[in-house]
Amino acid sequence: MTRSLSDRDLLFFQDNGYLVVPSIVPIARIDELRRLIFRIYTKLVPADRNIPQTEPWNDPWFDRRLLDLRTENPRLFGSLYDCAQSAVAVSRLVTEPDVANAVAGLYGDDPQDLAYSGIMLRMDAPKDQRNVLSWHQDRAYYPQNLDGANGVVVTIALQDTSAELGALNVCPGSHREGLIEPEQTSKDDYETTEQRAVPQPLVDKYPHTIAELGKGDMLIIHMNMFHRSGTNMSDRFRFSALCRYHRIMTSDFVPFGLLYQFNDFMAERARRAGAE
Ligand SMILES: O=C(O)CCC(=O)C(=O)O
Repeated sequence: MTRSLSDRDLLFFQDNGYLVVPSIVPIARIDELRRLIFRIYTKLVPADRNIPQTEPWNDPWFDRRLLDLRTENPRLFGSLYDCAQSAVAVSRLVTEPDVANAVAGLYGDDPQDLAYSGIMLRMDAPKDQRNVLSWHQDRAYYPQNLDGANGVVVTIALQDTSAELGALNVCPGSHREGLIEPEQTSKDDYETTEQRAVPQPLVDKYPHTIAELGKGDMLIIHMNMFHRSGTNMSDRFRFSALCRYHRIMTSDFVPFGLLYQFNDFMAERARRAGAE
């Protein structure tokens, strides 16, 4: 049986523009994905295949190895990221029946009437500044519904996610501002995240809350709500899986296609492996 949101949840979301739904994804499903990330890592770094840890994907040792790889071989680290993004396991996790049902429930829709985009696995490194998103609205990136009230972004925690680990910051009530003209900064390189920031004076009108999550919890955010990445002050990576949901049956829905971007580094590696 799928779970549904309570009237209290719906009211909270309408008032605040966000909602935490606890334990929406089975822990076993998350562990499978974390294990897959480790398996992709050992495909790229075979020397680490036979290490003694029983669950290396949960071990601080793996965080240190990831951090070393990110510093010493950013292209290979980026390739690990790209490979993991493409995994069916990520899409499955963020489109689990309970997840889609909860989102559809916000609108009284059938889950079949939802489109999705922007499925992402995030691996946020300790102390990283390159990929943190400053205060923004997802509607500024995702125009699939012209009215931001007809879409949400969901993020699912792949481990307990405290403020120290970089849990997202949200501005309750800011979804009522509608779409704001963002202050855009260009993306300097492949590894840096493009910013479409909400001007600070608007952000300062609202209180800030840190949305700490338990492993398997979901945070749902209205497309117009101001939110930002937290700063990961810990020495562990923050793993999360995200998806945007859009209402298909509303008159403001804009269908869309995807442009694929291929990883040159891995393409060259694959060509060389074929030639050997
Ligand atoms: O997880 C994060 O740090 C930020 C994600 C986010 O805000 C988004 O993708 O809209």
